Amino acid sequence: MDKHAKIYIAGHTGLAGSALMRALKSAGYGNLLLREHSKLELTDRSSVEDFFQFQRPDFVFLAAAKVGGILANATFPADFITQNLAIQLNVIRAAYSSGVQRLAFLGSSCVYPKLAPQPIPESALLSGPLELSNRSYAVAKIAGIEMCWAYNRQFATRFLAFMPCNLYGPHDNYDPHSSHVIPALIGKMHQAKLHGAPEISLWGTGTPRREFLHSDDAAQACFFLMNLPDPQFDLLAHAPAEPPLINVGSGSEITIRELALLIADIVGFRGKLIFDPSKPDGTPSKLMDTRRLSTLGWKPAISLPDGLAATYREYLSSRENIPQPVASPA
Ligand code: GFB
Repeated sequence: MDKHAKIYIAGHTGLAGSALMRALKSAGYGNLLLREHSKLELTDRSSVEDFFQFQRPDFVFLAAAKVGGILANATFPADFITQNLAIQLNVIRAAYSSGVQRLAFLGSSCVYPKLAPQPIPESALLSGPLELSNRSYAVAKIAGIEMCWAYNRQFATRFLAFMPCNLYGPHDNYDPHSSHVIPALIGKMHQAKLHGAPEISLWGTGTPRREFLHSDDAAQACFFLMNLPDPQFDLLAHAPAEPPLINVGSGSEITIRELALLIADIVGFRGKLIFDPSKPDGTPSKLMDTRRLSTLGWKPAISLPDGLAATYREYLSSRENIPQPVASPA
């Protein structure tokens, strides 16, 4: 990507999109095209078409999506499938008709079957039944991958789908009902520490395993891939009989119980962890096979303990102006 290229980041205020924006800015890209949700409704076809026809971006990162943790996915499946399908349909179609050079579509490791072989290779896509709790979201993301592939085959576009593992970092959602596990645990443990609570309740059994990647690492991986020379990019985007798909992960996973202990240590929460098995566990394990990415020469730079400590510091500084309760005496 040329330093002066016009680059549209759809979803630049979210977890992945804001990390992409930081990565591009710090690499010296100054011609970024950004639109707040209130200024551009991506589920509206004509607004998106007008925007692309008028702005004509060279490159697109499609990081806008309706996202949420396991319970939000299970509770609002209609919202997840409808909004994600609409965003993808509008943006991918408009990217084609306005002549975008390359598009990066961000999905999720939940596109793979619930009981896929571990680590999960890209070839496991559509090889078995999905996890029920986030099936609607996963089917929408699979449709996005399929759209990238279909446009590449029919119109020789360069659209590539990136499947990140569970991301965390700045600008995450801390609402305990709809958040993913890391912001949920940071928020719960911080509040429990402030109030001197003796225990906190966690969802599920604590045994599921998850692969986590800091959003800045994920953004660096996407940036690296979007900058590949044409022949290498095309090996991914135009591989014969294979969807244009690449896993983006850290290469290791830990149990939710281990994660909770790590976060408790960082936050300084000394109470008990009570697991509530009436809440869903989700997929038992979803470690991705990242050899396709690592053989191209990319590897993550931020360890989980360092990334969590930085995320907790950002959480604290974002709350500096909010009045905090006083801890009750022990
Ligand atoms: O992060 P999370 O909501 O997403 O949950 P998934 C991961 C694991 O943490 C599950 C457990 O086993 C949860 O039961 N967990 C424990 C908690 N306590 C909590 C808590 O307080 N809040 C939350 N949220 N979880 C999502 C998908 O699945 O992952 C999405 O639903 C997407 O579609 C995303 O793919 C990356 O990893 O289970």
